[in-house]
Amino acid sequence: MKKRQFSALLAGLCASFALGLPLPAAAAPYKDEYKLSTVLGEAFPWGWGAKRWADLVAEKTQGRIKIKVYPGTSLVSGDQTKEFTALRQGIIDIAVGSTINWSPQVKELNLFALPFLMPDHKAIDALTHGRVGKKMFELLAERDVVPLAWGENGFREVSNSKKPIRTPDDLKGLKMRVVGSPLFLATFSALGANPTQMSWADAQPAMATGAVDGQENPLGVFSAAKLHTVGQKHLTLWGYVADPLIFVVNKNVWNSWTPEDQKAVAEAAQQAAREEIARARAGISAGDDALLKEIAANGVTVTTLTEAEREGFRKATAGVYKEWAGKVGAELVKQAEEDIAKR
Ligand code: X2X
Repeated sequence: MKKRQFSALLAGLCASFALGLPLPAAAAPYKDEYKLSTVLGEAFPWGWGAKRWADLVAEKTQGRIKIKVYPGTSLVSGDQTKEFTALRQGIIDIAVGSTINWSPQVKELNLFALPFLMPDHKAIDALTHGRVGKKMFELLAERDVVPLAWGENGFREVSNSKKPIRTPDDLKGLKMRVVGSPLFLATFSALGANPTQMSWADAQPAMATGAVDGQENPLGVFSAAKLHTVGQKHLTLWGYVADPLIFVVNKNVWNSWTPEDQKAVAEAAQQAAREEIARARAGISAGDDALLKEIAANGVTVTTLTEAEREGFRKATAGVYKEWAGKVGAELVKQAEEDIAKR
């Protein structure tokens, strides 16, 4: 390269840095294949959504961007609470991740795990599609990732191997596997249970051996993971929290793509996320209860709570809500409560 050309290139790069503009595409070539991390595989709505995104991207970019899905958070040896850090560092290029698993690094994401904040799917939508969701995306964008769409793991229902649960008293002394944020330890401790934190990979053997008595996960996860085969005979529908999923790309990876390909990846994420949410919500409500019936047919007792019984759990966790609302941020929690009330 001639000296003058080199100076021009250097000046251009300096200007890009100074203005915070993406570097020219030539600065970072496309990879042959991009690594996408998820916790759950294709048998679950979550992993299905990730694969759908990858397929749509291949189609919309005419194969310029190839994505391989790595379920089981295998890129971080199954430790799902390390996924977000690995994504920032570029060890992971792309992810469809749960708000719970990223909440140790992004404390505002604990909002969705405040007990009994969201009564129904409309409430989740009021947050993710409203100003709260926008704010969360801004917070993520400040942390080296480009958020593109909201998906859904779902309302986390509680199960165990010992007995039907109708009141906080029924949870007393039960060994419960919980995930991610210390907020889950706080909630189950407030309910009198004996919670222990472990990854999803460790949770299933722990249930099978009886090292833990119970767990909490969406019905789609309960069913696809066949938790009735690891002793989970009692399931209570209490809908205490739900975890949305977030479709994101590492910022450097994003900046290495042409605007045309960025648009294709974003549109693919939005489509895959919409379809994924529809799957996550199928079969679990009064009008469409096929999945619930299937779980019951496997010999699981399904307990539905009355409003008063649900209120008992809410009261028992109200202190945890208050304490963690402070950690999430009073303003964000206030906005969430207002938008849910208006839904
Ligand atoms: O570990 C879990 O419970 C799971 C699969 O739901 C999440 O990754 C949050």
